[in-house]
Amino acid sequence: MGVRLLVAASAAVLALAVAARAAEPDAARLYTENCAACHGGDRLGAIGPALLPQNLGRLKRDEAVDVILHSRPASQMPAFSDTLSEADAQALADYIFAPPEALPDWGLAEIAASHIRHADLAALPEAPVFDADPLNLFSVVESGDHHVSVLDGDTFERLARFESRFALHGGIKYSPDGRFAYMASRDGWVSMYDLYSLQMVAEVRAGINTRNIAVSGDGKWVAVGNTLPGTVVILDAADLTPHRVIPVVGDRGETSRVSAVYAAPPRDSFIVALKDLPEVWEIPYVKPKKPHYPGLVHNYEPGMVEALGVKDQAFQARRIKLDDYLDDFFFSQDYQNLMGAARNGRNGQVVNLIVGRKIADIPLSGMPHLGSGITFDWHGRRVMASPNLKEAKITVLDMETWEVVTELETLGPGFFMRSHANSPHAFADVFFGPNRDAVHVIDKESLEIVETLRPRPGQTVAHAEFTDDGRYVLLSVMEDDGALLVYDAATLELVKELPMRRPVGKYNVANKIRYEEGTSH
Ligand code: DHE
Repeated sequence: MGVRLLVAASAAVLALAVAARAAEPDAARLYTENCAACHGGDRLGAIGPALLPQNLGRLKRDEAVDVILHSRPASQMPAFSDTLSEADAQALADYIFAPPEALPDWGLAEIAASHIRHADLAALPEAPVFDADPLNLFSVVESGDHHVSVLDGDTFERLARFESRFALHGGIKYSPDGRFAYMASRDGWVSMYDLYSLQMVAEVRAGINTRNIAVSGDGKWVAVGNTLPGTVVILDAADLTPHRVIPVVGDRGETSRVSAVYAAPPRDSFIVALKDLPEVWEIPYVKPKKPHYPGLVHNYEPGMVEALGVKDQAFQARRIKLDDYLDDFFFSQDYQNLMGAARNGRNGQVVNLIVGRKIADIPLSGMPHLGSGITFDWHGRRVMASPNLKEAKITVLDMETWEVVTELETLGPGFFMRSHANSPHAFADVFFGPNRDAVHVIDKESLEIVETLRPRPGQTVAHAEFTDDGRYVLLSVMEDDGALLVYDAATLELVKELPMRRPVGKYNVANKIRYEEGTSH
């Protein structure tokens, strides 16, 4: 009798479990029915962004359910609360945060297939279609509704506003003559925009998840650093035709994500920071010349150089091996040394690109955001100043001795710092914490904070950039109903406000192409 009861009870439990499982939402089906049209059947993105764990780094998992049910401001995505239950939305959130069974290939063929030519290059006008100084333009990324505004840097009038790919990130880069703007989205799209005729020229999807891009000093190549797949993709800068895919692979075949790629024009090379290998890669974009690489031990296989022929010797990576990972770094003005923050968070390292190894440790804590650093002359010494992502301070380093000259206490950790050779001031935001509405103004002579601007109390203000002559400085009020604020950089008087949708970075053409010491390159 007891045994029969037990069997009956087990059967009931089993039936309940089966019923419960049957009632569980089928996430794959829900995805196909509700999401695939905009985000792609393969989750690689279409008119909406890619929905893979790597592409969702900026969306918290518990926020995803709310976004699915109620959408979010300034998004074209509809709210699904009328058709999906909370359990459905939770199942979808779990689905998109789980890696797919197989990741699609994203090699030369797939990249080439995504290439779009929007305009006929031969038909582009020879001169700008506007009267403004083409070298004093700004491109401003408005992340609130994924647009870019092109501003006249003398009048601060908008010349154009165009829709960008979803979630641009990293700096907008320019061709050496300042005519073309290149920009990358986190989803791997690279876009090329003609600032003379104010139109999009070409686009290509160079990766599934991308960190940033760099334009070669000779203007012929665009390098794209990807985290998914771990590759550096070389595009022809004339129209973004893909030229080469360089897999980032270590000695044992392990792959690595790219943290960032930068151009080193005096060395005719791209320098690549890696997330998962304790190495820095140097990728020459012309056939390496001896003076750039004395004592070079590079990674050509024996006989490979001969086999490739002279023409293809460019783009062969030189691997500089280090004893710690180097995610974020800053170049010396001559591009012979790079200073990086080691991942241990306690010290930094100086890597000399000529000898190809670490030459000094620097006492850096606080996670300096070296990519945002600036340089200037200070009492006969060349120093660099960098905000810190983890500590409320700005670190000033001597670039010859690598000693810390001073640390300025700030109202919180910061993200971006900017100056200009013609300005006595440097501007540093306080990006994190309760004082994110503050921007410090630093006197470059006394290395003291002489003013703290709080233009919109309670609203995040960040990322300064100067006009080409260093006279005015532009700041972003990074809110959806935000603004671009223009200040006189000497008197600190507010001279203009332009409403914008969550403006983030802004990039002055002349400052970028002349490698102005107070801006990012
Ligand atoms: Fe960025 C540049 C890395 C989060 C806005 N950011 C860069 C660069 C790197 C980097 C390596 C240099 C690229 C270049 O010069 O082309 N950023 C990272 C991160 O690792 C981090 C902390 C995490 C991540 O999400 O990837 C990060 N970045 C952000 C943001 O949250 C910001 C504020 C808003 C956003 O839109 O994503 C942001 N990053 C920027 C901007 C630049 C940038 C505006 C260009 C700065 C410049 O003046 O050149």
